[in-house]
Amino acid sequence: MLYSVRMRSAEGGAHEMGGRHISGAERLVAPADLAEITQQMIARALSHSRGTADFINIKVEAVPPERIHTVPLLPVRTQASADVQAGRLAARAELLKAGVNAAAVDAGFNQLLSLSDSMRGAMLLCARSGRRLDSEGMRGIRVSRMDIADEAAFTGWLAANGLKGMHVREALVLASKVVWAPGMIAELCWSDDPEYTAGYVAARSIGYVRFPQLKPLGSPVGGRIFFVDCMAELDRLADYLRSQPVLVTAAGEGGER
Ligand code: WAQ
Ligand code: MG
Repeated sequence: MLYSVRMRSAEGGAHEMGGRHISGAERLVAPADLAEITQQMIARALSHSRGTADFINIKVEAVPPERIHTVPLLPVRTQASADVQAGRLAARAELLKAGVNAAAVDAGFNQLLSLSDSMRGAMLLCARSGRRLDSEGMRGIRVSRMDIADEAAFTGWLAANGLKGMHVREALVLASKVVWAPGMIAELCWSDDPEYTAGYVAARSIGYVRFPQLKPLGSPVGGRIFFVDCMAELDRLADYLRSQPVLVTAAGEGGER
């Protein structure tokens, strides 16, 4: 049996009381690892570069094994650019390649760039018109119930591909789940951690394309946009993102392209 562990933390009170989002995390773990993982999550929320959480919510729920789906790890490519502006242009090109309309790409960037602070989750945008499709406001849609199937193999694969740190590890797992959502066209993301400037574009057709500079150093505003087929059933899509347990497999078969 695996357990879904979800953490969200905020400063200035709970999210629902107007607190500022500090960090979140989601894992699928064996019972023997629950104590260690929850302890790590609390430690992270209390020593985060976005601030010090005074509200931490951790939810632990058993996941019936027969409900778990598996998806392959996305192939990874890193595309360096001279500065943030060049990085954003390169990310734009990848989104167009993945089938997002130019107007929707612009709307996506505008949405992220006009945020005054980070959201807890992601926005759903129509990949054709750029219209926002969810009605979650600053809460957004939070993807959860996913993890890597074989942690040791993943760690080895990341090291062999020169990829370091928690950010890329977590983002790769999340993106590998997200691309298989029904109606998903592509994802755009950059971190909300002030010291982490990288982001990525992900889609089934292009894999996970990293851009080391998608925002200026020091900015605490990041976010995620999911560009989706406007005809998709939103309830089914949101349910997959939030609730479908997914293990990401076969780290050995991904690789730098
Ligand atoms: N579901 C939906 N949206 C989320 C989730 C989630 N589980 N977690 C974070 N977000 C949204 C939320 O709006 C955050 O403000 C924003 O994404 C950024 O989250 O080197 O670190 O966890 O290849 O700060 C990408 C590059 C790092 C990694 C992304 O995101 C690399 C990152 P963060
Ligand atoms: Mg963050």
